[in-house]
Amino acid sequence: MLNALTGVRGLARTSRTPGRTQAINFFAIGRTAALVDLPGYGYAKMPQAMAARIGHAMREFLASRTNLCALILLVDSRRGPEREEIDLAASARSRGLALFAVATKADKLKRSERAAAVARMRALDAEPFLCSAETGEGIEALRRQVLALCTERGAR
Ligand SMILES: Nc1nc2c(ncn2[C@@H]2O[C@H](COP(=O)(O)OP(=O)(O)OP(=O)(O)O)[C@@H](O)[C@H]2O)c(=O)[nH]1
Ligand SMILES: [Mg+2]
Repeated sequence: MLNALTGVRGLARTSRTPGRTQAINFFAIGRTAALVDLPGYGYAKMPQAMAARIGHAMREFLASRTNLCALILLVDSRRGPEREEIDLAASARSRGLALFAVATKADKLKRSERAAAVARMRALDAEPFLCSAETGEGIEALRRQVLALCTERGAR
């Protein structure tokens, strides 16, 4: 998603199995903004102590990073948000972060599954984006809104 959003192939590393992103990675966007790739959680297969350490670092980052202005929450569109993601969205919003609710891998959905996939995302209480890094669906709309937010915040 990061690669699709920035249009830079290979910027962020992807892997077949979840749990490979194990650090907080910053990607500068010009001089005044950065996209930050956080590790996933829950689905990742890793030793419990490592999962706990990563979970702590993420919560710390999301709760205390003072110049953070938005959270782009990626949820597999075939799965939809679960308790952990709904709680994460709520705590981000209560911190005043803008929230982008992104259903990923839309290319994996049958046409008949699309409406339900979008409806599931409404549990996050943010405008849902149905996206595919594979086909490019939804990427431009998301990029436009993220850049609009950067402009708005940067202009302050
Ligand atoms: N079909 C399809 N596959 C995708 C899409 N986006 C990502 N993938 C694939 O999903 C797999 C996991 O992608 P990653 O970006 O590494 O996922 P991640 O959530 O960052 O995983 P970790 O950080 O390792 O936990 C890779 O094989 C990607 O190629 C998409 O829009 N469509
Ligand atoms: Mg990753």
